[in-house]
Amino acid sequence: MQINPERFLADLHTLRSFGAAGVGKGVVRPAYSDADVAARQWLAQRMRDAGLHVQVDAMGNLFGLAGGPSLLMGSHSDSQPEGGWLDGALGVIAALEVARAAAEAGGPAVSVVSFQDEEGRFGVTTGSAVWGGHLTLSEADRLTDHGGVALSEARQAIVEMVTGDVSADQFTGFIELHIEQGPTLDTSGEQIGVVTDIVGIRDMKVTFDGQQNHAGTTPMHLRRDAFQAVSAFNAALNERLRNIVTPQSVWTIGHVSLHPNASSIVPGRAVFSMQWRDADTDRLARMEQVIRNTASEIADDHGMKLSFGTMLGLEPVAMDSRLRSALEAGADTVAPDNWRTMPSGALHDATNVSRLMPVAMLFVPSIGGVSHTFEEDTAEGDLVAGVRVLAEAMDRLGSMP
Ligand code: HGY
Ligand code: MN
Ligand code: MN
Repeated sequence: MQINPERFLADLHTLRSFGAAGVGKGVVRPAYSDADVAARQWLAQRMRDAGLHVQVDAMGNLFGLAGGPSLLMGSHSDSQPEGGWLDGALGVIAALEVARAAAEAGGPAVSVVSFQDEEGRFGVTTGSAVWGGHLTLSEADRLTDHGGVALSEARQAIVEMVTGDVSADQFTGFIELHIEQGPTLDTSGEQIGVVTDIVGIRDMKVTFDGQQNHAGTTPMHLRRDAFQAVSAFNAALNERLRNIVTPQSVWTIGHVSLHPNASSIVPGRAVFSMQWRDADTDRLARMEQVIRNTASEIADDHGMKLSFGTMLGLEPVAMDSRLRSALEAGADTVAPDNWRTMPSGALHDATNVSRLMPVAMLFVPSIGGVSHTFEEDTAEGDLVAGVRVLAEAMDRLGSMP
């Protein structure tokens, strides 16, 4: 099949126009925002233009179906609160281009998906978690964002697009192209990464409740200051995790909400996100124990009431060897001696889809190794190379039942 690089890049730039923001090629398109809904409506039309049958499930996962058995390709089109133009969008538009090129070549059949809330406004890869059966819709509906909005309420924004459940039985496998979002390929100068495994993740909210009070009159030794507790927790945690982690283990406090967040008030309450990732399930559990024990000790020391929110998590997964071999053969054709195999430190929808069918993933470099920022970008030649590898892989998998 022959992919059309101009058509692919034009669609990728048009998708960016929904929620375009910030410097460079930034995007603000969180799940269920006006920009996300408008992007999904535009994508649905592009899928129809490509001869695909559009279906949308209750979460807002958007499918363009080839009809009959097909291989599913795609990713997500929602963004982080401050995101780049390629995270997720690349995989969706690349899938659309491969579906069009395959149809023009008379096969094989390729369907396209844009999952909803991969970026975790409400959870961790929420849309594909529901489609893959990791979460029920009613469990997902009870999740809230940092502003306290429930998913059940937010998804009313896409209710008019919903057509019903989409069966996974029609798909023979799933392939997701994505930017690497890290420094490996950019540093080595290689053009393609074929993914071996995706790491596991744990994510929960932690709350310290102390005593809100006057910042001028309350002596330091009498304070029950929730910010001081968070600060002490972070310092202690970094020390204690050191003994059990590897250089690949990561942990992040990315969202902190202080109440009432005023200069002259000793903060009485802090709610923060605690997220950690590792390729080893046992290590994830040991990290959890250290996190819980440290929070408990700090709460005692600082006179805090401690509570933990629901812990969300996804297990590490290995890629399917047959799909991966097809991607490796494609990489060898498109970028001979200029590709590698590598693990993924970012989470992806492929993790959830692996519960339903064989999955595989492909990376292209991120300039400067940055993502989840407006500065995220990839050279156009690398973006096109990624799509060519998908097309090569599809040609090899063409006879797949
Ligand atoms: O955070 C992640 O790894 C994904 O981009 N949501
Ligand atoms: Mn992504
Ligand atoms: Mn992301």
